[in-house]
Amino acid sequence: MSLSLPSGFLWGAATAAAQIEGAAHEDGKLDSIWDHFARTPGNIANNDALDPAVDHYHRMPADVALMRELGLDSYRFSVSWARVKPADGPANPLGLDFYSRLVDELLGAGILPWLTLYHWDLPQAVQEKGGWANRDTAQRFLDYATVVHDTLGDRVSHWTTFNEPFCSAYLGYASGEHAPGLTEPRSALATLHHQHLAHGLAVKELRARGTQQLGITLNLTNAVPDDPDDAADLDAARRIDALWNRAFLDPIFRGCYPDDLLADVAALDFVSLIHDGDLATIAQPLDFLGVNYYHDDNVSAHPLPADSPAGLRPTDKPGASPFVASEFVTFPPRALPLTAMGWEINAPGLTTLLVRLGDEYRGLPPMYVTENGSAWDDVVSLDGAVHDTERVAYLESHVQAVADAIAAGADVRGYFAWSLLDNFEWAWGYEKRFGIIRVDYETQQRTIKDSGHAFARLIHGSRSVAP
Ligand code: IFM
Repeated sequence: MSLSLPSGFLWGAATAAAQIEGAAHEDGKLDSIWDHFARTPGNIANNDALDPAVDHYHRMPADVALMRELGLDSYRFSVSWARVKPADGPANPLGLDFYSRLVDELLGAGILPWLTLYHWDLPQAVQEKGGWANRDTAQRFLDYATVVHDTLGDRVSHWTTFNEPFCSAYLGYASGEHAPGLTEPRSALATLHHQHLAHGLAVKELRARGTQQLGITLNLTNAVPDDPDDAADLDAARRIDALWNRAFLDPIFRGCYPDDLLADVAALDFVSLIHDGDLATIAQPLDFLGVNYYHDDNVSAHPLPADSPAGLRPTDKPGASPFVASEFVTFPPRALPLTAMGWEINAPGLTTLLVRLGDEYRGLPPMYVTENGSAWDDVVSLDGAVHDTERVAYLESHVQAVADAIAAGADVRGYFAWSLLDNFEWAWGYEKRFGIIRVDYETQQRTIKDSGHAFARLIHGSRSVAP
């Protein structure tokens, strides 16, 4: 595959602490909300636990060697708050030491460490004080961020505050599919705002300490009206766009919440959560926007046929309920192929999204696709390999979509595959595999899949043709 990408385009793969590390109670780590949530039968498919996951905590050097074998420029990982500052007391030196060793290992392998401070695993001790619904958690996040920066700030140049705050707010506090498993719409909005505040406080502090690459990662979608000539469908798509995209982009990049969002959630008295000065704190200048993209959302204001598959019922759509009642929004299937998650495959959607962001948010910093990938029911062949042709096709078509966006004027500087390794896919447990490296969960053996080899070729090829 031949691609036209700017020189210096950054190639990486991503993971998150709770999904790969295991060692859930080792070296001073205490429960995160996910350790706690997973203990309730029925919360996770097959009642899977987060420990040992893929045992990355003990296999880290070998995993970094695999990254090097793939030729990655960068590795995007997250720090577990519950490992480095498990409770309200002092930091945990053993927990910090793990990330210090990881960073040294990466730098030694010539791989840029790209650190995310929060990928959904709040310490359970902080949850017990109200979690993100409690405004004070923003200050706790700042304390945690400074502790991590004290240890790693000398070696890590790229800092992301939050990964997909949509999920921790809406899936954690509104639809209840994710930890802490609550179904309280107002708490979800409080979480939304307090996470933004925490982001702004941390960016301000890390900037004052001289950090030069600071950003946030948002999962964004194209909310497509099912019938573009139907006013009700257009309005349903607008609502989803407001709640899922602009509720994040606008406060961070424009210093305000969208008026239509404020009107949509007026009954929940969202505005009383916003204190004087909050929006100025939130709208700190950033050096990059991380974009996570998996699929678009086809939105309608009309009921689905009664015989629609369960996964397509509006209340099953993550984050849709209970903000968005079924009478005014549904997600009708389109004639597109689906991944094993049941997610549409539509690579041009990524081009549309990246171009829209650049066009609509003037002054937006450079973008990086910080996650993109697909789950499939992988099979190990008799030759021991994983011939994951669908994942190869997904990967190549989406990288092409990034190149198309750049050609259309979007400032995109890198692409991270989700995920480096098969791992714990949250409420789906180990049932869904996203890795470009297979993990045998019995033996912990790693095997680079065909998609991993294809990615390595792509990286290599783009380096040899870069101007
Ligand atoms: O596994 C998740 C990841 O933690 C966040 N983004 C989406 C991925 C696939 O669902």
